[in-house]
Amino acid sequence: MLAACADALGAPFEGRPAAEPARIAAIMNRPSSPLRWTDDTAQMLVLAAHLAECTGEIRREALAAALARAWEAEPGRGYGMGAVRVLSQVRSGVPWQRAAASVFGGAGSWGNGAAMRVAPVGLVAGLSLDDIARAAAASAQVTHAHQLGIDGAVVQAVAVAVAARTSRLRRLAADDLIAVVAQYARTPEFTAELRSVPGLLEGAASDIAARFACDATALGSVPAAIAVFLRHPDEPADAIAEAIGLGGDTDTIAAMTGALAGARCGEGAIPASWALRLEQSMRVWTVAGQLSGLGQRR
Ligand code: F2R
Ligand code: MG
Ligand code: MG
Repeated sequence: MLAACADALGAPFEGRPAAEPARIAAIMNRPSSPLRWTDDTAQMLVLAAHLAECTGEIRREALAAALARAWEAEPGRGYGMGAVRVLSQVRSGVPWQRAAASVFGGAGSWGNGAAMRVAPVGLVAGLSLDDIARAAAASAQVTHAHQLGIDGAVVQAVAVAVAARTSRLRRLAADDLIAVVAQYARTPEFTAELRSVPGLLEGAASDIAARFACDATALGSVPAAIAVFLRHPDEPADAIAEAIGLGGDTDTIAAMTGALAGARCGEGAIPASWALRLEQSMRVWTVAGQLSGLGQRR
């Protein structure tokens, strides 16, 4: 839910240079005006519903088909161009393996689309971190064939799981979280970016914007979202405002930051006005409820 609100709050700033804090605060604190979410939440809802239906497992063919149906039903949610090319092929019957491998000159996507939707995997109760990393990779592969795109999803899912599983009564140990998630990245580039995060937690937020591309790539955005979350682990609204303030891929960095904050702080941390303003909020609550009910079913 926090991730969906953050996606919608960040969407008006996507692709632009860093906005003034007052402009971001004005949108966050507006008493009314609907919060319309984008492809980030659309895909997260598909993945959460898939996990609920498959009792916490990823069945790649079915997931690819469900993502493709959601794209076809609402193509105007601001999907990435690689995602459109993959999902349109899947919709017309091309196997996901071939579709995902066909884009960007055969390199596959290293975009952040698999990472932005992956949070529900990290919230499945009863899975080990190794299981979560495997499921996150499987969920990513249906659209993102490049290892950097897959690493983004694995790192974000494990970070969500760690955030959800550490006591809120204790200070979140940033170095420990980074050490754990870095073990799951398979590319040296991702490991290096994650290792730089602890050095960015005390300075200005602009240091994060200077260190990472903050763009639609997994490498340029996932470490930035984790850094912002670790700067404000117990203040979701501050974390989301700071994520939007980085500029660039604001909806997605905010959505990933919001997912981490929601995992740690719980759904009770959502400002009531955001929940009221969010479009299709009942649908989002229902899918979130199905996901948490999954823990009991497993
Ligand atoms: N697409 C957008 N925003 C564009 C504007 C939307 C506008 N507001 C509207 O309403 O139309 N946002 C969404 O896309 C990002 C997630 O991207 P995803 O799903 O990973 O897609 P894609 O296209 O595969 O990757 C994103 C970009 O990364 C670069 N890239 C990826 N792989 C590459 C490779 N192998 N070589 C070179 N570049 C690569 C490209 O620039 C891709 O376009 C989120 O921001 C979501 O909100
Ligand atoms: Mg988006
Ligand atoms: Mg985006």
